[in-house]
Amino acid sequence: MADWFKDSFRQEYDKQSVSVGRFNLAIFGKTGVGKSTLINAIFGEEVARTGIGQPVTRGSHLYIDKIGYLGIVDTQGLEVGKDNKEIISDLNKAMAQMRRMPLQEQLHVAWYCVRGMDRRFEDAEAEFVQRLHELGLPVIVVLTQVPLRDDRYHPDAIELAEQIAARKLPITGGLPFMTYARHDEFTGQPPHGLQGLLDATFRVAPEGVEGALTAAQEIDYVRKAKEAQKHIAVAATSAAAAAASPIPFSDAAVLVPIQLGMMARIAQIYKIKFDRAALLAVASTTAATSAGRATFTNLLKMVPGAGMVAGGVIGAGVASSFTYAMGQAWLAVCQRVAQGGFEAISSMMDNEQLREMFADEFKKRLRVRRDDSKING
Ligand SMILES: Nc1nc2c(ncn2[C@@H]2O[C@H](COP(=O)(O)OP(=O)(O)O)[C@@H](O)[C@H]2O)c(=O)[nH]1
Ligand SMILES: [Mg+2]
Repeated sequence: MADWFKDSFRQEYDKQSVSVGRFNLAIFGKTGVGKSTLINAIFGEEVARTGIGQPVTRGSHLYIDKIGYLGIVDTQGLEVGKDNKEIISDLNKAMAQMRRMPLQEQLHVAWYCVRGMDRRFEDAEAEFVQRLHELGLPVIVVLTQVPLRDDRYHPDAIELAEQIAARKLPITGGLPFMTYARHDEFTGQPPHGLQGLLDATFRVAPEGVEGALTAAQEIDYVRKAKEAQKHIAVAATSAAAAAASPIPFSDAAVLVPIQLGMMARIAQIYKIKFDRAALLAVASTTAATSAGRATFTNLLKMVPGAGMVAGGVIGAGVASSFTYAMGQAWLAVCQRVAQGGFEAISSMMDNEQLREMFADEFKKRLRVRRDDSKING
């Protein structure tokens, strides 16, 4: 891979990574209720493999584990119900300190987890939830490991949910969210309720961390696609602005950072790490023999009858159509990767398939745009 490409892509990738930021979730509940299982089900297995994190503030019993676009805060050595005072005091201190920092360093949402088949919700737990709310945290109460059959939750879980609702706590939706996080071999119980919990989390999270939450979660690919489309539109607009007064074909490189930034951002939405994303980007946008030429100019050559580039200059229309088509083609690649495609990106077959897929998508999208512009005059 050409050095210039890797360097420019790295630069854009890092910039985008800062801009995605981090979503920080505080998670509470007794040991064994299924907190880790729930986190893994929504945010991916990688989360489980990481260590125990670091104290949120010096001497605190609250630990934060930062894994990419996700921060998980939990307590260690303290138990909700027994040690409420200490936990709340630690949280209070931590949040006061965090408030002076950028949004991505603050706590955004709290999940309070109770096992659905536990028959009671103690006063101390209710009080703890109340305190979380008073600290300014949106609180979602989650019932874990709730059996579901024929569209009916287990009666014990329903009873517990009603018990909790009757306390009229300041919790999201006024009701606990029923979940089951991991398929059980023996009973055959499939997971459920995860999307509902995620949707609720999106509703109460600050607007500024939606992008990080979208990237961090691994169950809602519709949200990921929408987020990617948003960034494609932004890049297409930037490209049009950059070519507002037509630029010579030889200066097309001014569009490269815009396009690489867009590709980096989409890769991040799909949790594709830098090295892999760089390989994929090169493999899909360059001819096998000339790896490393400017992405944009190489793609120009793929367009049948490049008469669009009238008089050797690139205008706003072409710049934005190209960027748009590139974004769509790259999005298709990332979606395929997220579904487990192109595992061995170094193999010839994968490479060939990848290039073909990218080229097909690119041309398809480009045509659509040209037709659009005709229709709109
Ligand atoms: N099948 C199944 N097992 C679960 C579920 N949630 C938790 N468990 C199991 O319950 C045990 C405790 O879960 P864990 O996530 O470690 O609880 P934590 O202490 O709250 O983090 C583990 O053996 C999990 O595999 C679930 O939704 N389905
Ligand atoms: Mg755990």
